[in-house]
Amino acid sequence: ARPTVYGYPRQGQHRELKKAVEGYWKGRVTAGALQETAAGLRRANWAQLAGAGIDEVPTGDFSYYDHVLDTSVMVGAVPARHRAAVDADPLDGYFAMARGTQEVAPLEMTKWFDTNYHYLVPELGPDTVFSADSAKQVTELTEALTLGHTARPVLVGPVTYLLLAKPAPGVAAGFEPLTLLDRLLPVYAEVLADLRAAGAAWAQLDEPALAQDRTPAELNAAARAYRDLGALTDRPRLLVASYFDRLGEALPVLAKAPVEGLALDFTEAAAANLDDLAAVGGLPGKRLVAGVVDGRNIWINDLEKSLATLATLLGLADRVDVAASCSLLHVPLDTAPERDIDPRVLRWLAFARQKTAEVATLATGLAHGTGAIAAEIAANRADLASRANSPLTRDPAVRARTAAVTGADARRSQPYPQRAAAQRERLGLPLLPTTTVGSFPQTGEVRAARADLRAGRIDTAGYEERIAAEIAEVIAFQEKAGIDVLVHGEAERNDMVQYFAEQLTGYLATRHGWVQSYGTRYVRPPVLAGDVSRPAPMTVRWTAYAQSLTGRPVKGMLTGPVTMLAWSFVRDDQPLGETAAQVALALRDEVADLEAAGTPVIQVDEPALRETLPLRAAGRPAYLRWATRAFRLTTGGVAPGTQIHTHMCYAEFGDIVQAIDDLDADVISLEAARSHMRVAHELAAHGYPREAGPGVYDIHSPRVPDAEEAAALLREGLAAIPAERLWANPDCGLKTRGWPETRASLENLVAAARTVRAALTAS
Ligand code: THG
Ligand code: ZN
Repeated sequence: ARPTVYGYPRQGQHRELKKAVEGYWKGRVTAGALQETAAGLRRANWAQLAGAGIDEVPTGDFSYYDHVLDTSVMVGAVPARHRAAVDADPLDGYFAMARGTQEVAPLEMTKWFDTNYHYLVPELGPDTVFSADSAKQVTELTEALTLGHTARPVLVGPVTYLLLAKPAPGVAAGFEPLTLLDRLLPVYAEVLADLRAAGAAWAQLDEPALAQDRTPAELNAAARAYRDLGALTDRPRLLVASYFDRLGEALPVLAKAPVEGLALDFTEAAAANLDDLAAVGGLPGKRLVAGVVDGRNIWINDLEKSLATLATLLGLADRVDVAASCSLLHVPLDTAPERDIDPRVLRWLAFARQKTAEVATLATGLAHGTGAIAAEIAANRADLASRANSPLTRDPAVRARTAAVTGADARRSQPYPQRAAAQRERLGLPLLPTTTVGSFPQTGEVRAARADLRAGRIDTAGYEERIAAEIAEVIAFQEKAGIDVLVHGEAERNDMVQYFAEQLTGYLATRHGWVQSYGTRYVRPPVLAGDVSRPAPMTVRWTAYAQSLTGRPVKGMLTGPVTMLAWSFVRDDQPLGETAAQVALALRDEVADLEAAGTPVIQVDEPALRETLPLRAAGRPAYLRWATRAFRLTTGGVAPGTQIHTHMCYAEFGDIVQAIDDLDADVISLEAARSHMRVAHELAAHGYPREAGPGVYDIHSPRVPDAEEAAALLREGLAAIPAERLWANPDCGLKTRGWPETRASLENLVAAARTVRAALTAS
């Protein structure tokens, strides 16, 4: 048994990669210096892996921006609009595909399965001509081999690549990229031959898309792909990797395919994958890589439990290796620099470096018996026991409270029509009321003030003065612009999850626990370690301050319980629904305090509701039950006249319209500007009975929509949603925008609402 991993964090302990790439964009770092930084980070990663005992290191997992974009480059799938830039300069062309330029739009970005990582969506069409470019893969392999490592190139598999793609602009929406498989396979064949020539004994093809529900036609495509690739003579041995869920119906397909190895996820999907493996009679003659260490959460492994799983696998394949369940890209690099975390808790945590050590220990245990790792097992047992019995994780008052929750707690006291009447009376809003989604531009001054506070250059009073000034400015602007429901702008918040996590008991914050979200953007997900409660109000002060500055209604802004879980590392010692209920009750107290302070409108954001949806349909009803219940527990206690808003980003609502309805929010704002109000029509088709604000201003671009464009979108919205229930708002929060375009766009939005409103009241 040998230890391995599929990928490692790319950024470096001090996010050196982010700094080098952003420096390159600004012209402060040369291409050569950027490449040198990148090569140094790869060297350091391989050295770290080899030092931990990993004797087959991954290559090709590194990326300047995104590994799916790298795959598009590898197969020559460059959209026509980026062709000239790529031909002129491959590196600049690569970044043009990732970020767009003044002239051309970037590739679309979306979530990598149910993780918090975003990839760039390949754009394909019937005219796509693939061509092999193995340079990046070969260079990185050669680097590792030259350094004396045994290396295994890791590639996105051809089936997953096509299943993640979408029709290019202008191609009929019904076009299925998977129909390009026969054209793509020869390109993979060429890359595999190049890797073999460069010295690869094995290559890994990642096929996480096969761990999702797949149609018979898709499974046939997978069978064809691996029959054809397996039949090649000039290739490395092939390891086909699946993760994030059970391989399911694709397992018999790949077990029969002429490939030399399969990698399966034995964390959450362990029982199902074990059953399925037994059912196909194991993998005789093949290498089985068992992902027993959770690659996307941060808790230490239960070594004895993993060894038991590994032992049951021994008879089922020719050779059993040990791995993390997926690339370690999804966890921070190292716990060692976390000096602020209670040492009693720190021993429960494993980031990428610690997980690598666990994988190596397990491989030693599997190969040489538990006696060979007796000390590690003893320490692990003690750490697990200290967590299981820790008063730090269990709060009897919180448990008593969640146990006492009744159905009535999760229901508003009156149905929507009565609430709507009470709210109309209290708020006195015009038709097509205007509002924003919550945040205003996070200016350099605000960020500098936060840095000054952290560094001790200013005191809390000085910091709060600056925040108050910022809020006053945001309120004054909105009044002047004529917006109807105002927000305070969230100047005091670093991140919509972190801000609350820092104030809730049960959450831990990391200092250096950066995880790539997309490109050069990183998040530091907080850790849900114990029972959650709210020691003191979290947002009332700034919301009340904002309300004191204006006679117009100010909207209180909270992050919802599902998103508070989705963008954190969650505890693995109780059902998610239980943790969600705890967070919901803490937020419910905040809602009550905001209401008591006179806040007439409270928004509870759930941008992560859709993205947390389980990958396989079988898991969805249970998820949607606890998720919608948690939202309703958060919001169910308010008076009929208090208006509850919610907000969601991303446009794929089709599968969850019923769940959105079940939230019973009075108003929902949604992303819609880029998709021509598609969500408005989806809501209408469902018969959505409450108020909605499909966004009429795309905040993901610095472009300023003129009033006529916003008005046209509003009229389009009116075709789906009656005027009494339609709101006018941007797509999402404005924190990544600059002030000039924000000002102009919101003024145009108000003008558009006035024009359309006037036409409605005149007729
Ligand atoms: N918060 C959290 N998770 C998220 C989002 C969020 N996941 C999904 C989505 N939003 C990801 N979007 C972003 C947008 C911007 C940044 C990160 C993720 C970002 N990060 C800063 C950077 O890398 O420079 C660091 C921010 C910081 O200092 O905390 O700009 O909104 N939790
Ligand atoms: Zn949003």
